[in-house]
Amino acid sequence: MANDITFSMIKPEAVKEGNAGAILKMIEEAGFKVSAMKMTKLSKFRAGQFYAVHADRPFYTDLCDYMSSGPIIALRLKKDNAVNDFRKLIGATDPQKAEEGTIRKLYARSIQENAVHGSDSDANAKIESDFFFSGIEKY
Ligand code: IDP
Ligand code: MG
Repeated sequence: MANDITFSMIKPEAVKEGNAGAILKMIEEAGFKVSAMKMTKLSKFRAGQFYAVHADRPFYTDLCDYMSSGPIIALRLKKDNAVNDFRKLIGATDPQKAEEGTIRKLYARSIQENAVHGSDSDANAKIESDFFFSGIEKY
């Protein structure tokens, strides 16, 4: 489907370290079209809402602190098979397990500070992009 979408964030440490441009270049070179983009800073509360599915995990509080520690860049991306192809491009959650050439292998610092987010399903891609973007911000 030509209008398959996924949602991504360039996470706070990647923005702080000046890796946003290089990561965006990899995303575009992999064939994703940017359909919406926004730099914003999540409050701890909003980070908690975004990651509510992980509320019972031991890393949840740290994750919310980290994700609200600085600005992120939110991205709505279009490509055939967007969700699966993007998960391949970013690599495993733990950068030590990520394949060579993936964004996380290249730019992540740890399993928590792993440079980028990628949706895990079409349904979550819609929920997550609607969390950040209104109708008039999506192209
Ligand atoms: P994903 O981002 O690869 O989909 P999830 O399991 O959905 O991974 O976890 C969401 C985020 O929570 C991860 O990207 C990472 O920042 C953080 N996280 C996941 N597992 C751990 C962990 O074991 N320790 C610390 N942080 C974690
Ligand atoms: Mg996930």
